[in-house]
Amino acid sequence: MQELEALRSQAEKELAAAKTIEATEAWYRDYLGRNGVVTNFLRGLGGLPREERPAAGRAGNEVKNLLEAALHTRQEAIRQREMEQALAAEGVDVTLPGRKQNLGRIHPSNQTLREISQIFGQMGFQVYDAPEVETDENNFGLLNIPEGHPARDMWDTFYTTTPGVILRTHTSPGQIHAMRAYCPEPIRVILPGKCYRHEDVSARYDMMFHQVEGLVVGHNVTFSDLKGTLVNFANQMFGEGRRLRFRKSYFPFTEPSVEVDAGCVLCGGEGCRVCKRTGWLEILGAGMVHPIVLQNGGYDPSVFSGFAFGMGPERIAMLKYGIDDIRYFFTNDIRFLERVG
Ligand code: FA5
Repeated sequence: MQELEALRSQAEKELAAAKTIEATEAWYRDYLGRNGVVTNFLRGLGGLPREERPAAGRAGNEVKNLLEAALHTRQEAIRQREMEQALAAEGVDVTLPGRKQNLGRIHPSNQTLREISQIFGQMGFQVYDAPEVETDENNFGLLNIPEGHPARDMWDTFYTTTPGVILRTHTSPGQIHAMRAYCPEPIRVILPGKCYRHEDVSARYDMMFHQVEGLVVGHNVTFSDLKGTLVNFANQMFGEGRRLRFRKSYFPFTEPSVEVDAGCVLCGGEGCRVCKRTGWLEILGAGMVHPIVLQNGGYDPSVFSGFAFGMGPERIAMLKYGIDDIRYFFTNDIRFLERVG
């Protein structure tokens, strides 16, 4: 019993001297581990005379329990002290004012896309989502631009390594998706999204930009409906009185086709770098949906007619906010992103 008492007092002394959790773990191994002194003591009880064993066993277990409790208390104390030291070292002054959080804001392109969607929403258009990665067939073939057609040169295309799969050069392939989804019901949708072209990048042209396609299909849809819709859009987007110019043009998927320019706000019509000194900036292409395209969408062109347009929101934002270079949109300059809109 004396031996046990000495063991206990030695163990307690050593535990009190342990300054770290690692030191207490080493202590545990020495005394209570598989080959620890206390464990060996208990194991050796079998060698005692039978009558001494119960008392010695009780005393041994008592010491073991006491030491385990002491270890727990010691480790708690060490953890508490380490936390206090860490807090003191970090020197957190809770009375200091917090760091200002910079709130992000909606990107000018998205902001313009939202405005466009809102205006067309008021005219009864729904938003229809179409894929950015497209088939050659949807982007060209079904839009009446067969392989080898010179009109393919209007869009310098990014091809993927999968034959027949490309990045869409315009949102017009979405017309095919929408028609096939809605046919034979009438359609009034806009299709916003990103487009990709291998362009010579300049103040007006970027490699990635957004378009908003518009598509209306129904009975007796006329060019006047197209014109009225676009003029109404421009009045709401730019305010009444912004000059719009409809120029005859050519797209294989519309007949007749037009391009629409808005008076350049940057130079007030005087002519500048952005409007190529013409006083006008092209914002969209449009026209009456070609009968072949209607047919490819599932509609009978002798019963249905439709109009479509594809506008560039970055160009529209340039006009609206007086931005003189389209490249600002995607170069992530925070000064630009904070100022516009
Ligand atoms: C087209 O892409 C036709 N799909 C538009 C269309 C739709 C015609 C439906 C008829 C019916 P275009 O290549 O002109 O057409 O582009 C349309 C608009 O997208 C342009 O007026 C311009 O606002 C914008 N845009 C075109 N290329 C770029 C570019 N590289 N960077 C920024 N905006 C562009």
